[in-house]
Amino acid sequence: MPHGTALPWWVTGVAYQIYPRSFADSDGDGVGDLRGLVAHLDHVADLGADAVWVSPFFRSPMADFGYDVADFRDVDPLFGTLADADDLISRAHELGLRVVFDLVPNHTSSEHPWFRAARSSPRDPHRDWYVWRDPRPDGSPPNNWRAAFADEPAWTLDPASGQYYLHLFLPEQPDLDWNHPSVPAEIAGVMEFWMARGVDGFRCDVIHCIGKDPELPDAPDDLAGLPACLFDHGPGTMEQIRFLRRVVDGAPGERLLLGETYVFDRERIAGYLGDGDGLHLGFDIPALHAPWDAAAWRAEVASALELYPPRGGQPAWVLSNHDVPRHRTRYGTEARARAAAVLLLTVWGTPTVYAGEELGLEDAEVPPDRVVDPGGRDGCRAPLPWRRAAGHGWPAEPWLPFPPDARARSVEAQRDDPASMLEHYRRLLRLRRATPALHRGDLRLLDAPDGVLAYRRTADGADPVEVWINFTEQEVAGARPVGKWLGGTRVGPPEAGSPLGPDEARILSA
Ligand code: TEU
Repeated sequence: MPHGTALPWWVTGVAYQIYPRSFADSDGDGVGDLRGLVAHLDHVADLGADAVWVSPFFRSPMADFGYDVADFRDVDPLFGTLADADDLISRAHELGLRVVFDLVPNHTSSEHPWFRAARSSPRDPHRDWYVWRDPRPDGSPPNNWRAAFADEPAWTLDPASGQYYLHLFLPEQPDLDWNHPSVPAEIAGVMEFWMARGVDGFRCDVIHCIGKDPELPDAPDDLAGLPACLFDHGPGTMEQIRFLRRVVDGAPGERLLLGETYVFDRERIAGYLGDGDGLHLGFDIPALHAPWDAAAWRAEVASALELYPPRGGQPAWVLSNHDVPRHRTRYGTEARARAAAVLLLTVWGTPTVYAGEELGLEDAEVPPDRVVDPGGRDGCRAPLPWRRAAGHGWPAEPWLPFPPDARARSVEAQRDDPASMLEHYRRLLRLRRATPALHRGDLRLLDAPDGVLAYRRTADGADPVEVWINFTEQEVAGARPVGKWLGGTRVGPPEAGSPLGPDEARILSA
């Protein structure tokens, strides 16, 4: 990018994901809420993030903890009121944070008035807002698609009409039919409703699932065993994404369209960015599932550089979210999580940080009698520990157990301790913001010894920066990066010319 060009916030910035049930509780019911969230937004601003993405808090029976929406335009009483959502938007803006809400366009709750009407009669005008099909001649479901979370068909028979309805997730989450013109129109109305209240954009849930082929063909053999939510369903997806993009472009300001592009094919994710007319950002799912291994990450970054189109959007990198075990848990050690933070926050693209990773949280161990999620994702949804003392700042026993070492991992214990994970994240975010090569530069991979990933970032009119990451637990004698030390996993600079230490990452002005 030419020097002096003002880039949109989502190109240069860092987004912070809040799962509202687990962030902060203001009313003592054990479940986080919007007032609790607002009261702790200063934590996000202090960290140095540019935006918050808030997982759903809309009216919901909570079969999927809010990803089953019964009213897109209202706040569930568990989380607060519409006035609280307005407060969230205005308080975030006061703190200089953009606000991204979670839009769930692929399905609704089975308790949504649209679905209640649709189920009431095959002749109801809402019937075709959802996907209904007759059984096959033998009575079995219309195609071979599998649902998420349970190894069951993605179809439930409605005894009253004798037809099946489609649900890629729970039976309580019927899929909308985007081929019916009222569906895109209604969802656009929902987006306009929130944008008029000040929302800066949307994280669109399973956006790759919305453009279904009306023929609903069987999944091919190589995909047939997988949940059908993990693959694209047809030619309509890109057209629908372009439609959503026009909706956000129609509002004043810089509004973001971020897609949860949950497919394992990066070329397809890149395709959703279009030619500047698709998603601004797509989550890079392949890298989320890459092991902690230098060669593996080198391949991921190389393929990202090759596949994401220069004039489209860019990847949103994610190491942790509310759906997968935290990377601190997956990678196995705190030292790796520290090095991973350097990678996440210095690689080309837009980093997203999942609340709690800046504390180095591990997944909670959830005893069988406290398991609540049908998808087995409770561990990464454990509540955030704010304070050292028992209760950790939660006024009542939270809905899930705390993660391990909650006292030592609390915000209170880590704040102002230069060696803590929290201060490590703060330093990295500060450095990223202050360093043009890191927030807007191009990336070129460098030759590096086995076990080490190295890259150089350059931006017009700015000093180049090199990043060296040791993925191994041994010192690498052959990796002696030179240049002025800007930061990394150490609290202070290493000896000049010293080799990369175990699990060490270094950022240098070179
Ligand atoms: O997730 C989509 C998705 O594909 C995940 O379900 C993922 O495959 C799975 O969780 C891995 O265990 C989105 C939301 O992020 C998730 O929380 C919802 O449950 C889902 O959509 C349905 O809305």
